[in-house]
Amino acid sequence: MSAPSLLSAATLGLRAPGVAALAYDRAQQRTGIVHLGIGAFHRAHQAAFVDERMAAGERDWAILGASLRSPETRDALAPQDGLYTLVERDPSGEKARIIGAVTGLMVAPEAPEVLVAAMSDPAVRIVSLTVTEKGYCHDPATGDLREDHPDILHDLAMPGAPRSAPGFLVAALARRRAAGIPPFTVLCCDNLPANGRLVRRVVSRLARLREAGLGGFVADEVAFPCTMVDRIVPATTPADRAAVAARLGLTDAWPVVTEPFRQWVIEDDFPMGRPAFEDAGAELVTNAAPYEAMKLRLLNGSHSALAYLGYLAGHETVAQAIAAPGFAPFIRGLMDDEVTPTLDVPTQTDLAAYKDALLQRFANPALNHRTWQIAMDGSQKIPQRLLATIRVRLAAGAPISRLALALAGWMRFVTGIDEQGRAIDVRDPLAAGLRALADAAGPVPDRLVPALLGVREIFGSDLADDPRLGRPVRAALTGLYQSGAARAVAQFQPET
Ligand code: CS2
Repeated sequence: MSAPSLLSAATLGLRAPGVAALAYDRAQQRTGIVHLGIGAFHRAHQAAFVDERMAAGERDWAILGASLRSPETRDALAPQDGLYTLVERDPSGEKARIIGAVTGLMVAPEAPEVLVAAMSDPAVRIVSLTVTEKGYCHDPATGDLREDHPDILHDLAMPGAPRSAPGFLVAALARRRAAGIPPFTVLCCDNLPANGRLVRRVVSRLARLREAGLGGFVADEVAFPCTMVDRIVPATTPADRAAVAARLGLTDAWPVVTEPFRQWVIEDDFPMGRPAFEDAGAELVTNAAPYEAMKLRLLNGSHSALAYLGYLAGHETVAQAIAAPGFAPFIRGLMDDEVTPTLDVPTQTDLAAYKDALLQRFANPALNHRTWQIAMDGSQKIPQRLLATIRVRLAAGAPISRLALALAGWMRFVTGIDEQGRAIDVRDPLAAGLRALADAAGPVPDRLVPALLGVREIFGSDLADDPRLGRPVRAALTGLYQSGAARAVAQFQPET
């Protein structure tokens, strides 16, 4: 049998019945959004919302997706005319549809000036971003731009041909300002606290380093709405590709597999207009901060705890970890006893139902969400996922024993050696420095804990020497070294 044809505009009609696709004419769609960081998350989340608005008749919001680093997404999707399959899976079954919202693809390093020009087109009214936490070149502990970051130094030297996401935003905003074109709205969709405000701070600082007037313009004239984004989107596996080809009857070089659940809370601050995202199920609000804190601390905090402790206990996926002895009660206790009291819960949120749903989502056996994937870039993630909660707890004089075990799990993970003595592939911008600290301290909690807590980019200046943090983390790490993560979780007793 010959291999199935490749998914593309020309072959779309050949797809198997039961796979939905575009109820609109793509040729009629004008580019209105440039998206930086066109990875799986964007394709399963924002692009799906836009696709639904296109089907409802909107025509001004086609997405030009840019990768800031590798050509992989463009190489996979350009031959498919930007089309890809989005599969939603849970134990009750699977739904597949073709998304057509991405009509252009670029690889920024190949032609940075071309991307800046595209972002400067007056028809582009939103520039959205999913460049991951580290893509903003900020100090995770303070939220300030890292002016010594190599990409920022590069972008200051070559402002017209930038490398970093802040560099592209500044270059295009400067160009629009010079040409009298109103600025686009900057829509950050990364898991950062008060993400719009953080990006405004970083981008206006970079703009100011170029020119004071430009810095003021960015700070005062550009909208940076905050958002809370939520959908679990594991990396696509070869098995996913094979399953999609069998289902579709066509080859799709890069489908995306996700869960049915999705949520998007957006501050309604779009001076240049926006798609009617609310009609696709997004919540438009005046203040997204309580939603973001709830999601970052409950979902992502639990995810990171499951990632480090689950990985160390030998679990490949989140679903395997949450099913292991003691993990579900541990995570429920973390959410109920340690995180919930720190939250200013958004009105009308049924928090108990939200947490029940989270445990079910983590347990979704149809998703192959690797603990290793979530463990990545911990230095950029734990400040908002664990440390923000810890700070509130310490200020209230409240216990933090589960948070401390999660943090100890991260420390054990970044030593780079697992419980069987095998190497861990630690991916983190600070990996080398963390590893050097761990090697110098050795597997001795009394030395390792203070050494890692002293990393200011992560822990700031307040937590390093706080014995209320150091003591429980040392105790937890001692437990991890003595009995391993599986037993530490299974036999966990909270401090009361
Ligand atoms: C995960 C998130 O990889 C990670 O760090 O915690 O990507 C998580 O799946 C999403 O934020 C869910 O909305």
